Amino acid sequence: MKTERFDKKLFKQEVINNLKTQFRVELDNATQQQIYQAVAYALKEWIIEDWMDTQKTYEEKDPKILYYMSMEFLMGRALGNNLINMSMYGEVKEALEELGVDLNMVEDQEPDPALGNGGLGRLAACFLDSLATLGYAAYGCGIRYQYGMFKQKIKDGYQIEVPDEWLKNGNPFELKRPEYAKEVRFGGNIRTEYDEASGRINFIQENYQSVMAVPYDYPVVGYGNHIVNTLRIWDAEPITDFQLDSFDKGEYDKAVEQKNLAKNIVEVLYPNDNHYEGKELRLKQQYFFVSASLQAAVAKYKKNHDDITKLYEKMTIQMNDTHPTVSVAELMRILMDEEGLGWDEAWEVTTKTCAYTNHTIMAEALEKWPIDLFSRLLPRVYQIVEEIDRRFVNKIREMYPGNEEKVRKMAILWDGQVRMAHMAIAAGYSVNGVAKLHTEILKNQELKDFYQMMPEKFNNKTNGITQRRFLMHGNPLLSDWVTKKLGTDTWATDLSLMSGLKKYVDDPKSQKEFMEIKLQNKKRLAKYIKEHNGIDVDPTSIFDVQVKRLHEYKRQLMNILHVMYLYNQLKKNPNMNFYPTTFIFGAKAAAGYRRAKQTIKLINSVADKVNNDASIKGKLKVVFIEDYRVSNAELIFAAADVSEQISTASKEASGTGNMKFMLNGAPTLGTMDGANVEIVDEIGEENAFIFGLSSEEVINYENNGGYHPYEIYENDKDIHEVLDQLVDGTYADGDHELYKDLYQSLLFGDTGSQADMYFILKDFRSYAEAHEKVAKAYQDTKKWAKMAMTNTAGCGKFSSDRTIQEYVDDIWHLDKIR
Ligand code: TH1
Repeated sequence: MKTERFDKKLFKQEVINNLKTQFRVELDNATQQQIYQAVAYALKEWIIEDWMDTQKTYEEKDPKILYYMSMEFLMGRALGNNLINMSMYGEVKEALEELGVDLNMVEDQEPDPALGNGGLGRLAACFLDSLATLGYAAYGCGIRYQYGMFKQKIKDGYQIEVPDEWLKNGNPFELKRPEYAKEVRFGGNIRTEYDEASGRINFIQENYQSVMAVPYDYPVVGYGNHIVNTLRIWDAEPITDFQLDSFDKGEYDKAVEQKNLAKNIVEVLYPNDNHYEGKELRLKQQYFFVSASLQAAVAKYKKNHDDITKLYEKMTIQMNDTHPTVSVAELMRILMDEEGLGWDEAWEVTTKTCAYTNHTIMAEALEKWPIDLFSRLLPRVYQIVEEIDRRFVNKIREMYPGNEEKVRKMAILWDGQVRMAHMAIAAGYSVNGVAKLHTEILKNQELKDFYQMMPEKFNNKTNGITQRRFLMHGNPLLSDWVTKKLGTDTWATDLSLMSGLKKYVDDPKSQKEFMEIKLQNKKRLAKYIKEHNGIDVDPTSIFDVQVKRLHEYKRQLMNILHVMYLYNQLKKNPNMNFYPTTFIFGAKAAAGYRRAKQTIKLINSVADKVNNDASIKGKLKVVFIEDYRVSNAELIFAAADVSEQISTASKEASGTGNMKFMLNGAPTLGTMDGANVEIVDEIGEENAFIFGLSSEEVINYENNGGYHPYEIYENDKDIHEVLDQLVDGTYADGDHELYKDLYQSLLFGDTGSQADMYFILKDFRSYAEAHEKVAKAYQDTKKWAKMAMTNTAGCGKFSSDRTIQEYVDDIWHLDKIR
C-alpha cells in the first residue's frame, strides 16, 4: 500500500483488527501500550511494501552499497518519525482522533530505542535517515543490545542507573532474519595445513567457541521518496548442534559455555562516551558484529558477482570511530582464508573498501587492546594484524630511513598493544574528522605523522543533523511557520532554503510570530518539567540549556559554578538588575565515572537550594531533567533560548546538539570549539555569545605544563567564594567532603593530572561576561528575535543531507537511486 493511497477508513480498520488479533481486545478496553502496538503494526504494513520494492530495485540496479559499521545507533522512537517521513503524520493523527485516540499519547508508549551513548550514535542515526532520503543504498550494521543506554533516575540528587528493557513488549518494527544467520568464532588455536591441490596453506581454527549471529532488520524510511533502507542489528544465539543425549562431560561443558557466550555478548551497551574501557567482552562485541556483517556483505556480493577482486566497486565500509576497525583484519581473513586470495590481492581490495572516521582526540578514548587478550580471543585475526603491522613498519622505514622514532609513534603493534586507530589509518582509503577545526587538529597535532606520510587520505566531513526529526517532528509549530514563510516545504530535503528566512529577521510581525512559537514551546517544556520534576518554571524567563553527556571536558561543572556565583550575587544584592533565568541541565554520567556523578549531585543540590529560596523571588531556577534521551531532547531543543556549548576549546570534535539548538532558534553561548566555529562562520559572531580560550591557547598551555588556577583563586574573590562553597557544606547539608574531589581537581589536580585540566577557572570570567551579554540582549526583544531567527535561517549547512552528500562525492561514490 503506497502513501498516495492512504485510506483513513482502512487504517482505522487495521488498528481495530490488530487489537483483536494480537491482544483479543476492543479499542475501549485496550491499554495504551496495546493501542501503540496496533498502530505500529498497521504502519508496518504500509512500510513493508516500500521496503520490498526498494530492495527489488537495488537487486535490479545493482548499486554500490555502503555498510555503515557502528557499535551505536541512537535511533530514538520510530513511529512519529516514520509517519513524518511517509507524509502520513497529519492523516494518521486525524484517523486516530476519529477513534478518540491521541497520537501524542500513542507515540509516548514507544520505548525510546537507545542503542547509543550520545553524539556518535545519534550521528549514525541521522546518517541513515539522510542516506534513505537521498536515495543511496546503505545498511547500518550494529548490535541488538538486550539493554541499551540505562534509564536515569535521580534519587536524593544522585544518579541511579536502571536497566533499559526496551524489548520487554516486543518490537513491532523489527524483522528477524534467521535465513541470514552467520557463525562467529572466538578463541582456540590455529593449525596450518599444506593443501597439495592448490599449493596453498590453509589456516584452520580449532578448539574455538562460537555463536550464531542472527540479524534483525529495521526499516529506515526515506522522506517522501518511498525508499526504505535497512538497519541490520545482530543478536547472538547459541549454536545448537550439541546432542542432548551426549554423556561426554567435555561436550556438555562446552555447550553451556557457548550458551553463556551468546547470552553475554549482546547483553548490554557499554555506557561510556568518549572513554575506552579495555574489557574483553567489548572486544567480543566488536568482532561479533563486524564478522557477521562482513560475512553477510561478501555473501550478498557473491550472489550477483563472481570476481571477488572487484568487491570495492560494489561495496564500501565506513568505520564509525575505531570500535569496528577489526573490520580491516576480518575482511583480509575472509578474502584470503575463505575466498582464496593472496595477501597482495586481498590487501588491495581491503584498502579500497575500508574508510575510517575519527570522532575524538581525547586520549582516554583511544582504543589500545592488550596483545595477549587480542591474540587469545581472535587468534587468526591477530596473525593478520601482525602481518599488516610488519608491512606497515617496513613502509615507514622505507620512507624515513633510520628514523625509529617514526616507527615508535606509528606502528600498529607497540608496547604490548594493538593500536586500533593506527590500523584503521594504515588500511583505510579515507580518514576523516568531523568538523573543520577537529580535522585540522588531527592533521597538525594528533595524527601529524600519519598525515605527513599519507596526506591524500585525510579529509573533513563536518557533521550534520536531520531536520526531519529535529524540526518537523520536534517542533511542528516552527516547522509550519517556516513552510508558510518560504511558501514551500521543500526545506525538508534542502535545508539551504532556510536562508530564505533572512529577509524576515527585521520584520516586526515575523519576529512576533517567531517569539510566540518559542513561548508556546517553552510552555510545553514547562509542563513537562512540572510533571517530571515538580518544579514551576516561568516560561517568560530565559531558558538557558545544557543537555549532553556528562564529561569533564564539556564543563557542566563550569556552568553550575557560574550559577552558584549568580546566586551569591543575588543574595548580596536582591535588587540587582537580573533578568529571570532558568538553567536547564540534562546529562547521563557513565556508571563508573565518579567525578561526573558528583557533578550531577552538585547540580541537584544547587537546584534544591536555589529553587526553594524565597528571598530571590524566583529569579533564578535550576532544573535537572531526568533521563535525557532522544524523545525529550526534541522538546528541549524546541524550547531553548540559549544553547550552552562550552567545552574546553579543542576537546569537542564537533558536537551536534549545537546544530539542533541553532535549527530551533537558540543562539550559541560557547567556545570556539568543534562545529561552533562553523556555526559562527555561517551567522557571524554577532549572532552568538563566544567566550574563552582558543584551541591554540589551550594546546599551548597543555604543551607547556598547564597553568596555575590557584593564582586565580587567590586573586578573584567571587571565584574564591564559589570554590570554598564546595567544601564548606553550603550545598551538602554541612558535609565538607562531598565535593572535595571537585574542589581538589580544580585547584590541585591529582597524581598524574594537571590542576583544572579543562581550564574552568581560566575561562570563568569571560564565561560570566558572555552571560551578562545574553541577559542584556534578551531584554532587547527585537534584537533577540533577530538573533534567534538568524540562527534558524543560517542553519542550512548543518543538515546531515549535506554531510552525506559530501561523503558520497568525496569518499563513497555511491549510485543515486531514482
Ligand atoms: C562524539 C564526539 O564527542 C562529538 O564531538 C561528536 O559530535 C560526535 O561524536 C559525532 O561525531 C563521540 N562520541 C564517542 C563515543 C565513544 C567513543 C568516542 C566518541 S567521540 C564511545
